[in-house]
Amino acid sequence: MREHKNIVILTGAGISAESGIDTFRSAGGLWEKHRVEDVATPEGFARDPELVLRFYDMRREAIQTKQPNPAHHALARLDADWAGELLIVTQNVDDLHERAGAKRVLHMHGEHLNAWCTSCDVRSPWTAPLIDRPPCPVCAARTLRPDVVWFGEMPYGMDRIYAALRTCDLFVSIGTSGAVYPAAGFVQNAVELGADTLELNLERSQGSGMFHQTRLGPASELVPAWVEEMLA
Ligand code: BV8
Repeated sequence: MREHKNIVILTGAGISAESGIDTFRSAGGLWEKHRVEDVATPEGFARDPELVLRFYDMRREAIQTKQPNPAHHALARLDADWAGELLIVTQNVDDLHERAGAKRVLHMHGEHLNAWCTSCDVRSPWTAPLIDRPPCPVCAARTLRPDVVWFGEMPYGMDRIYAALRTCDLFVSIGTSGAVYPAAGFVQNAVELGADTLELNLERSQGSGMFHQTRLGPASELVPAWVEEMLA
């Protein structure tokens, strides 16, 4: 692969798996225990808000007991030392990238540690449960919901992501099955825009065929090795 200057890195649940955070589609994964349409859609929330709030309260509490792993730390190091453009676009709603020290991070599917008030539209830092419908810290309305992008909702930061894809010369995908759009379509965008593409994953993803190179293995091994190469 040629020298690279501007990098876009897409991460998914696989990068947090070794930190003990459930992935979605693997055996025993979140979507095995919960029906997507019940817990991750606006319709599901309207139908049974308690079921949805309990689902996210459980996950919000869990991530606060987990630690970043060597893959998160390696990306934070690359972020700190890379002179060119770099954007970590994560589908994850955990805060392990930031806790490892990464700065240039965009949560396209939202964040567990925010609550979104659907009355005043303000997103407030939030670590506690939402099941008892606590008042919004800004407008006091009891209309807080998890600040996550549900199926059928528009992902966050799409303009910034497409702008970064237009200028990147390297697109790297880490720990994602390539099952959810528009994230799963970024590799095709990157190829069409002339970037080199690299996949680091435990197993081949649904989009593997579109990557110039695929390396299979655990993120905690593949990512530090790749970052070593990039900073060499
Ligand atoms: C939208 C937040 C309009 C909530 C999430 C085109 C075609 C078909 C369908 C669609 C389409 N366009 C839109 C759709 C509909 C839908 C969609 O994609 N449906 C799918 C199911 C077919 N998309 C939407 O509704 C999106 N909104 O499209 O708005 C629009 C359209 C265009 C442009 C703009 C707007 C919104 C989708 C967001 C939903 N919210 N999360 C929450 O977290 O609860 S999605 C959620 O699931 C995650 O964020 C992530 O995106 C996805 C899970 O995927 P992964 O992260 O990849 O996890 P998974 O378990 O699947 O895989 C883990 C991988 O890691 C595996 O490959 C495994 O091998 C690997 N791995 C495991 N361990 C390790 C490892 N790798 C390395 N090391 C390890 N140790």
